[in-house]
Amino acid sequence: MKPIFFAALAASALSLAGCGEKLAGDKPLNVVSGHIVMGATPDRPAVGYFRVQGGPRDVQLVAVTSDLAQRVEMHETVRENDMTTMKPLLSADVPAKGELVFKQGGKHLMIWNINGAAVRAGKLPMAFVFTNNNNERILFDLPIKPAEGAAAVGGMDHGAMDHGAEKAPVDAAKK
Ligand SMILES: [Cu+2]
Repeated sequence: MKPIFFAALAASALSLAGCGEKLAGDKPLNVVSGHIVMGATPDRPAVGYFRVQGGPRDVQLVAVTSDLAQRVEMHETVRENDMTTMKPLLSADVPAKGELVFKQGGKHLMIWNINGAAVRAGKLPMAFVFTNNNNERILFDLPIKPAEGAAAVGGMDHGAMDHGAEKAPVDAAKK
């Protein structure tokens, strides 16, 4: 409608953010790392893990989507006594200056029918939708890894993985 007006708004928002960063050392809300593990067979969903760095304010992650997958759901693994079940997750909190971690045995993405071209390219472009700024969308390509054997899955330390972090340094504030 009025490109100049929006451009001016965007420019002032950028300079404000830059200023705030300098003064307070605040990091912006961002997706900083993650990866996808393909299902053991083509009819099984892939699983996705990632880490979100909290920004200056509390927000919620309300959806993760991809144009190159049939369906993406956020799930949470819940243990009750000795039973482990999964529940769909409608939203997940990203505390200010904290982090949100989707990892094995906890919150995770389940992804059905990833487009073959994305699989061959070894990465799935995804959009992470948050509650701030009228549903800010942060785009991030999650690297795709092949399915692993059952033994390997149990022994993997997903917390130590930094795949996909080439663009952004993994922050030092690890748990
Ligand atoms: Cu699940």
